[in-house]
Amino acid sequence: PKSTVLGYPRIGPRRELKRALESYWDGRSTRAELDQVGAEIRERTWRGLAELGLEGLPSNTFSLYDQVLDTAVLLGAVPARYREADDPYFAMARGTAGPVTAQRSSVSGGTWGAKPPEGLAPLRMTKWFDTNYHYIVPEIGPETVFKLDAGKPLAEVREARALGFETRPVVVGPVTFLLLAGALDRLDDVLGCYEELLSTLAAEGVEWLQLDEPALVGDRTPDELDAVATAYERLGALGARPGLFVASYFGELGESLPVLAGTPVEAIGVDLVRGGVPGADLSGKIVVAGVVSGRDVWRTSPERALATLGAVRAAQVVVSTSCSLLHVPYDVGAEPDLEPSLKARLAFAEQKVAEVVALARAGFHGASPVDPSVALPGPVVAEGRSPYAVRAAAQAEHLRLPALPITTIGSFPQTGELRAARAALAAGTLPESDYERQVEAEIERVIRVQERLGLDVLVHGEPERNDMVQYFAEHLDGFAVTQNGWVQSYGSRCTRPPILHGDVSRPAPITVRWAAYAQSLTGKPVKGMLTGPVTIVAWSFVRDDLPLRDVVFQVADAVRDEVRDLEAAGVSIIQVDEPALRELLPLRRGAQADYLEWAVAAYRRATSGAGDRTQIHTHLCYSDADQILAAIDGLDADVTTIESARSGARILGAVGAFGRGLGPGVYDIHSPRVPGADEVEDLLRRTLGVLPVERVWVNPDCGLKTRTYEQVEASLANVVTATRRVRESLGA
Ligand code: THG
Ligand code: ZN
Repeated sequence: PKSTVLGYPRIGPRRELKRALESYWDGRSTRAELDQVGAEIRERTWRGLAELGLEGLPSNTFSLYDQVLDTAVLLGAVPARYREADDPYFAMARGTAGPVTAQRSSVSGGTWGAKPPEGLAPLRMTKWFDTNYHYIVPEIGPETVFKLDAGKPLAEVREARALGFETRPVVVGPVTFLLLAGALDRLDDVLGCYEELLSTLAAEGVEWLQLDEPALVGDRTPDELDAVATAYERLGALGARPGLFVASYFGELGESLPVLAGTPVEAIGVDLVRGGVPGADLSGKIVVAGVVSGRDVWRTSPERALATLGAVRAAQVVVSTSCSLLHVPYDVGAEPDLEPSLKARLAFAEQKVAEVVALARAGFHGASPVDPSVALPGPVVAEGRSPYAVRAAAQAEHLRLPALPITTIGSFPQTGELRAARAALAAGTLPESDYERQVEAEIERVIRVQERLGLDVLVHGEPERNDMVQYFAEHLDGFAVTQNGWVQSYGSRCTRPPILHGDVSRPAPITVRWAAYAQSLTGKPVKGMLTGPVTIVAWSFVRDDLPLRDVVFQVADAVRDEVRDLEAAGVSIIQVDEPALRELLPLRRGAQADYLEWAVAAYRRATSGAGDRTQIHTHLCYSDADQILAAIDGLDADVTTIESARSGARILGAVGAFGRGLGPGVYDIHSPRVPGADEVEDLLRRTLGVLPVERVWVNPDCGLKTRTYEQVEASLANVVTATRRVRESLGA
């Protein structure tokens, strides 16, 4: 073929899959009904791609939950404890229900014969490279017996064929799969399954198989490069097999390219948006050239793309996307409210397919690549606050908090009534004043709950926010928000990333009225809650005509305006969250120091307008924070709250050197389970084993918006009980 895409969105243009999944999980529909919705989405996708003129159609890019989990199933890597569940696939993805108060004991390592009465914890979930998509981490141990189950890719090939389409199945490749599972030592075993898959597909008359190997764009050790060579030598040597297309994306192949090029694979996919035209000799290979970005929402410059395509030296060049289109919304046409001038600059999945087709039809020959002019970043000016010790003394004097102050991360449960009110406000059926009264009533409820429970630093609960990024985007100039621009985050969960298309500024205060209202209700300090500049940018689609750091600095200046206004309104604790700090970390180590330097500088710029008496908090999600603890320290926030309980307090081993206030979470909010006071007390005492008491904060792992009030109140009551016990034993 002359044109293809590496993958396509699958949640459905109106999130049909989300609804079908949630209905099935709630027992409101059958598995057959769920599968029917999946079949409709696949059919619509293949027909749509073919109508747009795309030649190489992918299959098996649909998933009911996640393509890495699908690959685990394909290879038979289903841990024994899930096999007896009613639906092993969703049991791995989401766990199984048990009594809410039961202890979730050692299920993660154990192998269960029968369904345990207390339910199963799901497999771990984490971010897919540097995207906002989350995959299920395969669990592979010495006991794992790999055994091919090719049912899903085969069924999709047959289903497409019945509709008149020949397709190229897409599967995660062996090296990436095993690296994600931390089990590269099982390469030999897994390759047996891939060989069998190749034979099976060949027998079915399948001409091409796409093996996704995004891990090859990262830093790879010599052993890992050997694994790449071994894998593709062995698969390539198989007699009857489809053509092998190894797709890389999210960066440049670097040292993996010559290794891969030395194997018998017929086609190599390269990301020409993030990386340059390959220097290696690929004259014997088909190069699948990713010139249309799968990671942004901008139209492709045809001149630049054609020049890039013309510079590729290969046996054949196939025009493609830089990665799967999973990471962009379906259709700009579904956005009637966007400014026409902005809309003209945008391309979502459907428009990007049309671009791929147009480029393939245009023809491209030997033009020299355009050298894009690169703007130089502006100087970093972070005016400093006083050193931590000086600030800490001023804050202790001003805030007069007890030892081990108890707080929460910021959000409280979002009730159905609030969501309905927000929808009615957007639809114009609820007057703004009525909506605001409803938000105020919710704030008052949240304040009273916290006072009654005995928390020390209160929050207003964020009832006015739909999402911690979208809310700010709606109130800042330079952003547009979409109506239907949903992108899958994990399973049935989606976000609508805002579009940062112009210079960012803050026309008016955003959060001040809600923070001030909350503070007026209580004598305890109420934290102001803001999202940090790196996170706002990380979870948006961002203009590509400025260096990322310059864009982040513009957002930092807008946040800084808000920090100053909050302080002026009498808010003495301000939290600026950066849960995505880790996410934008470049995949290549060589680029990480520079990123961390400007990301940290942007954060300090956002917060440095605060006086010494004002306490700056930050919050970071995700258990791998230990990798960037030094950078977190560099943020210079007075207090950092961080996920800990969910990962068994592993982080405590790394926090000893942390020089400021720290709140390692004392319970996991991702589970409906209510933690016992003993359990919280135990975690707290372990924290006190590694940090001086005057710097320890007590808080849950993360925000509470996905929980119910019942769970939240019961959990926080136990947190207060545990903290009081520890305070007493310390004589504090
Ligand atoms: N906001 C944004 N991006 C994020 C998160 C966020 N990325 C990382 C992490 N958090 C992803 N986690 C989630 C968790 C829940 C949901 C989405 C991403 C979620 N979404 C609603 C849904 O799909 O039903 C829709 C929310 C809405 O109406 O806007 O529940 O917190 N930007
Ligand atoms: Zn969090």
